[in-house]
Amino acid sequence: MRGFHMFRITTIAVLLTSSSLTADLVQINMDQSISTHPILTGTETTTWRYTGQVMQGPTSALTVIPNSYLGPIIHVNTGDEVRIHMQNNLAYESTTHWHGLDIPDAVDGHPKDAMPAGGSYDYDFIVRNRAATYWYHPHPDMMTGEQVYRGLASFFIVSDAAEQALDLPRGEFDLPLCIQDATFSASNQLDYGNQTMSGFFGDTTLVNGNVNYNYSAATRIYRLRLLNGSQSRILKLAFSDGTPMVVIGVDGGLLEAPEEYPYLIMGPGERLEVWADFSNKNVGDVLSLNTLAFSDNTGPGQGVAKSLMTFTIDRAESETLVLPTTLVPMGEVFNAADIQGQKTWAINFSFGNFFINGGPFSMFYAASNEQSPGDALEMVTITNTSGMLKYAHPMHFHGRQFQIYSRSITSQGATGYNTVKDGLVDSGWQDTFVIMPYETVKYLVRWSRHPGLFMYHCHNLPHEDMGMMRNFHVLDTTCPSDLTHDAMVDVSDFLEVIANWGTPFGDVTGDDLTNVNDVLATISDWGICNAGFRDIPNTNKPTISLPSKK
Ligand SMILES: [Cu+2]
Repeated sequence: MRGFHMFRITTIAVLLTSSSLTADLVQINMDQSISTHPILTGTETTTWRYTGQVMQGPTSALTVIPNSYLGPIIHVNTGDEVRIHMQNNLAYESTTHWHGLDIPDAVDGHPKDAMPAGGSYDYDFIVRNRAATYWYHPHPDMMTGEQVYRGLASFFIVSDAAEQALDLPRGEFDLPLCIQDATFSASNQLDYGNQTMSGFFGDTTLVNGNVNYNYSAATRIYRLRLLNGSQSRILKLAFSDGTPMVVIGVDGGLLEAPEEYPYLIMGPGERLEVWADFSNKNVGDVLSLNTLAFSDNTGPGQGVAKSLMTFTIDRAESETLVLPTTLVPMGEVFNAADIQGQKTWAINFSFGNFFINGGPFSMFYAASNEQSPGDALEMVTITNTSGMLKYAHPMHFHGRQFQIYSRSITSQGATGYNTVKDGLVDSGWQDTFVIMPYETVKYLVRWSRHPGLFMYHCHNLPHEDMGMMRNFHVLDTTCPSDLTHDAMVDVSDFLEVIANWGTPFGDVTGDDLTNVNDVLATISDWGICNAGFRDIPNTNKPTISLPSKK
């Protein structure tokens, strides 16, 4: 013990004199306002739009998508502190969700934190997530679909050292593409009226806010950061000329190695990164990126084949990049044998609505099976096997990226499942997945260390707005100093703190920073740490009031 004590003092002294401990601060002023944009020929379309300005940090933290009414792309690095002052100039309340980020509940965009019309909100958080294509969009109760539909959405791109060490397409060859659909009135205005139990399906495809979108490409390799920003449309993506769908990244970042698929299933809210190799194409070639038909009980309007956009190869350039054989390790790979608890939530249909876990959304309510200690490793089972009406749903869970453990389908759902199964990308870190009719999906998650209320919901936005959304209550972390998850606070945890100095990943004290306070907390917690995850005493249930369900 004495030896350890000396090591501690020496290490702290060294670290306190280091100059590389501060993370970058990126401060942005944004607003949500009404403007017009020339989407179609003739009358401009009224859109709702995020605009922003970098107040502190690199000006490259914001880039504008050319010819688009979508919001600016936010670019930050893991470990950065991001402060976004959001001004709501709409005539409605709003709140912004940073989809995929593991951040405190007060800045997650929960509808309880909505700012009124004319109000503002400060989103201040440390980026703990790894490099990936995240995105941001409004999340007010019962109005998320319409606010996204009218234009409030864009990318939130995180980079880190592991990603930067790879030889991936950069600059103009790193291409974010947001796929949406809309219906326009005779006067070129966005029409959100025609909804069914399946949701909303527009007759016009928009890519980065453009109709008939064509991208003029070189004979090069592109990193396509695909975002399905649709209201309800699940995509089954394929190139018209059979160019393979080589996936390098998913919701929560780069895969361990590239994976090739015949087509890609992508529900609303999901992101996929594709290594698109046009280096062997000819100048003059035109490829269409299509969504293919899929079938059987997925809901009217779902599964319709159409072309989404085109790539026109208009110039010859030489390419030197080659597809890496390995990308980025997962980090912690969860083992089902190690779980500390389980949750089972059923999708069902009653009283003309889709619900999950037995009832509609209620602002502050989390049921007893919707609570767990922060940092606990659990298995979640989602079933889509009961009830009269079974459609495909894109399920999204706030707060933490997770790992898909299994999928199983009953014989009644097999026909439809066979039309999508070869394009389900379940590898890597996920925050949103498609569950098919008659399917059960299990995933493994280590809950966030941020306590509070986090939503889980269907990302078919009309479904979400009708109440297919619930709260999950993350309780205070039982053993915050047990960073290595071995039920002991010992030298291994101390070394984790040291190894993660200046980042959010060795945080014990709950401030998302790893510094001397975390060393002191680890020392004071030294010894056996009985997590006691399996049974949560009643005293740990939320003390917040439970309003009547609407
Ligand atoms: Cu749904």
